[in-house]
Amino acid sequence: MSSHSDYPRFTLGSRLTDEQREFFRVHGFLHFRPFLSPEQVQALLRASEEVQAKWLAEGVEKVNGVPIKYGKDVDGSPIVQRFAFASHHSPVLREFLQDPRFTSLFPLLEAPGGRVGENEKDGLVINHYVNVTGSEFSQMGWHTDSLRDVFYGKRIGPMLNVGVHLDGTPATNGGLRLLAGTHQQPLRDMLFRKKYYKDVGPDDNEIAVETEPGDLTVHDGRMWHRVARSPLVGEASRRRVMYVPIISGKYDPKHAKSATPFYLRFLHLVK
Ligand SMILES: O=C(O)CCC(=O)C(=O)O
Ligand SMILES: [Fe+2]
Repeated sequence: MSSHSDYPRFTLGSRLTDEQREFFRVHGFLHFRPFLSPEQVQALLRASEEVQAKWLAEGVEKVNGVPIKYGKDVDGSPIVQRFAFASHHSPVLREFLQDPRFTSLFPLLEAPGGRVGENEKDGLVINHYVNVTGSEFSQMGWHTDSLRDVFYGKRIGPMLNVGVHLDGTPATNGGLRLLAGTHQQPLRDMLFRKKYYKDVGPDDNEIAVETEPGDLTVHDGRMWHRVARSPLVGEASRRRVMYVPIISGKYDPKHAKSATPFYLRFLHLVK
């Protein structure tokens, strides 16, 4: 168990630097600090709480075919623990996705015509982890985000997953773990290096991503990663992070009648 956090934190400007592009090419991820001010973080948290209140009141089970995961907070109150397409239900979140700095990440796709996938995949996802009795979401086993393409019988399209971290999470409080460099692996390793979502244990080579509130990370969709459960319980274990895909290729929006994707049948394994 030798995870480490010994990697550079960068600053995101209107253009990526050569150093940033080279780091991403080799390692498959980048970590930018700071991306958002404390006020912006608070505004995004408030916006997610408004969407949550609405979905709880309406008993929303799926959005565009993607199941919404509910659980209990430290005080026993019901919360949304995994949102999908959150920006479709919040002007504040929709506006946030217009931040021009997302555009500066498009060259990492190495493909023409990048876009923020607000209406595709699972749209803007918000993950809310808390380690407490009644919580349905405190960790996520090993996976790659690009497996979804394989299930659809598609060629694996270029995809970046951009994380906007709303809580500060030192490695001692669980959080994101990456196997750097695995974005360049053969397909066999993308399929079989770990048991998808079932393997939850540490890897000798994993990198622990340590965040401050307002940090931004980006990882290649083909890279193996997991979310480690916090060894802490209650309030101290809380971790909220938003993800939005950056993709290229044919526009493939989801809509109210979209079928539930096969890969989301794994969602019950995530607890
Ligand atoms: O919560 C995180 O940092 C990662 C979540 C994740 O890997 C996913 O939702 O696919
Ligand atoms: Fe993921």
